[in-house]
Amino acid sequence: MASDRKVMDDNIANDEGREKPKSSGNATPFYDDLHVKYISTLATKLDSPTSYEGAVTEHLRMSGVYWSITALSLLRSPEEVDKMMGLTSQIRSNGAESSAKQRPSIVDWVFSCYDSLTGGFGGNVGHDGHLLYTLSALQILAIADMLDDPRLDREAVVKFVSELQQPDGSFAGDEWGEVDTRFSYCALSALSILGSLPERGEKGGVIDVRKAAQYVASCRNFDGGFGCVPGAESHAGQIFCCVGALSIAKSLDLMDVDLLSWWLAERQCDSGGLNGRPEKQADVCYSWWILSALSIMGRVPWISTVKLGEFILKCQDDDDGGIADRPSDMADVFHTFFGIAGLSLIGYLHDVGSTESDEEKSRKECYRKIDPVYALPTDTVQKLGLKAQVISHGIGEQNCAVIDDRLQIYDVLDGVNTNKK
Ligand code: GRG
Repeated sequence: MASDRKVMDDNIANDEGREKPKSSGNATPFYDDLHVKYISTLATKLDSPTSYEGAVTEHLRMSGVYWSITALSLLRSPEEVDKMMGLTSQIRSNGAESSAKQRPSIVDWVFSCYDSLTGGFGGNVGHDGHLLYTLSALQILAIADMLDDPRLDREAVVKFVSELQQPDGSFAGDEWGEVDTRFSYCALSALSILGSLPERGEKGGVIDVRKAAQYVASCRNFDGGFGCVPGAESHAGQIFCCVGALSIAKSLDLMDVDLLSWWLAERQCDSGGLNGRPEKQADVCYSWWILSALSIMGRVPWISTVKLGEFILKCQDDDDGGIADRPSDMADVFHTFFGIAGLSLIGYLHDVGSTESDEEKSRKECYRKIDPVYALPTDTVQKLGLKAQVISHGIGEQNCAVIDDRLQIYDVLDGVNTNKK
């Protein structure tokens, strides 16, 4: 059982409320090249007809591709990602010479997963449209700068997403009707990426944003956290979805920021890793789910980012690359993405320390940052002009965070104006 003791006391905050990056002396290094190799060769492994991993993840391949492309995009330039992954043009699959074959580009493959009957994208070719994979598909197209591709039937996708809104403001994932706050996030993010999200309170828009936000707020618990439906246990994954959805809906005033930030900070275990709810084990993926929410709320300094960074680095596979859920487990692309994204959000991939070599410094300068609301490279979000809201707590308050530079494009809500009821 993981200990839930707080480690905040060990924080060494600098003038901006962020911990000073630790000297990289004896610390575990970040295995940049190994991770790039791991991600860029993954498709060949998963496509193999004998791959167990490929078979069990077949239904969610669209999200797997999004995790791979986004992780690689944080480490390499768009041109390199395109070349390595065949994002917009075909590449030869790099298996043995005899089995090498031409693969469609990722963008072509995304369009082959479009389900014209529903208007949404499926998790793989021939699958029914679902909100989860529709968002992943749009995120891949956004990264590939292909949202203007004539094959994207924007009107049909907007109709698919908006018709999933229920009378109480919630969203079903597909025609079968399961409701979950994950789908509220997916719907709001997808419509925003498509430039079709109405303003909160706007009449006659494709969805009712005010109702969508009120439904999310109705999933708020006594501990400040959120669950998948009203009354369901608070869980860090759902909290990302709810905070992200409220941010996109510009409704962060519906949260109790201090109570929620406290609950999230309590998720840090002695190992430095974060768990998703009390008495559970730390897992690298919560580095993303929790840090993104804390980033939006301007509360990242409420955890020890140094200890979290050390935990993530210990979960790397130092032979074959990739990141696992916890040290010594097997790496997978889900944890690789959320581990790299977590290292980006705490500044580890971007802040330059005095002991780093010139090579490390120039590498860090090339890393792209990730946006905590849309989970896309910050420059992609900026280029699309996506909108959201973040919280600032004012300069001078103890442990306050100045707004992360990646969030400077968003509307700012003063932290004192948040609902404590
Ligand atoms: C664009 C990043 C992005 C996401 C899209 C699908 C989605 C929106 C969000 C998923 C949020 C979520 C519910 C994440 C949790 C995933 C996870 C590790 C679940 C495991 O839950 P348990 O209960 O594990 O098996 P614990 O850690 O509680 O033991």
